[in-house]
Amino acid sequence: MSEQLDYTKLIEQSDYQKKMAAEKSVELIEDGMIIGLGSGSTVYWMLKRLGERVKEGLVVKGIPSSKRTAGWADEFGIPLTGFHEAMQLDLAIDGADEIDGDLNLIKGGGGSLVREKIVNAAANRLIIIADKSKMVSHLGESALPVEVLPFGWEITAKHISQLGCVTTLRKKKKEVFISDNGNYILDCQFDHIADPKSLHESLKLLVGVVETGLFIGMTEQVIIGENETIKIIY
Ligand code: ABF
Repeated sequence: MSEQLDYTKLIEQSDYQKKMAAEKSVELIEDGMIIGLGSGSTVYWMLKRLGERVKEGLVVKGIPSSKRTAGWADEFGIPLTGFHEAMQLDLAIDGADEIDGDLNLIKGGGGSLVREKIVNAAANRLIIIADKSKMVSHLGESALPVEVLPFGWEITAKHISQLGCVTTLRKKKKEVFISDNGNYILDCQFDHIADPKSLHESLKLLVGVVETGLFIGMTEQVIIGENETIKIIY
């Protein structure tokens, strides 16, 4: 019973830290901005707070990086747009699975890495929001998500594994997970990612690879919820 209570407390604390970081990021949003809206549970809290500010009169438009984010934005009353209207975004706010000391990231745990990368790359500034568990000394503690075309995915997986990892086809409830773009995700477990940039480049050269979950040199600022405080890393 006490173990159960401790576990619940841990979950709540991590969510609280995500919420604190997310709400802090909304302070960076100004009237008239076009915002890239990331994905994931931390971003959920950002959208909720942004929705409140929109109700108070803030005028913004968002470009969502996943269908789920579009749904939440809709629920919270955040107006959405697309690249037909804005090719350059003022700010993107997104979560991450791992963040290293150089602010390089692993993303894609939620399966939206391609759209996240397109949206984040179109933004003047990328702000990452997370709880402190996402900070790592080296990327690669968790598996690296790589989106691949369904056709010939077995061959693509073989080529990826020759780069020194174990690949697992992502499944959800025993069914193959399909991304918002109709593709598969391979979760690639490396012992250690020594050089994230060159690994990303090697992966991108393989036919069948759509995009990798390595976000290199894109982040301007990370907002971390840590216990009762906020830590900002540049
Ligand atoms: C998205 O949400 C993904 O890139 C990443 O996998 C995830 C972040 O996780 P969380 O749900 O903890 O915010 O940004």
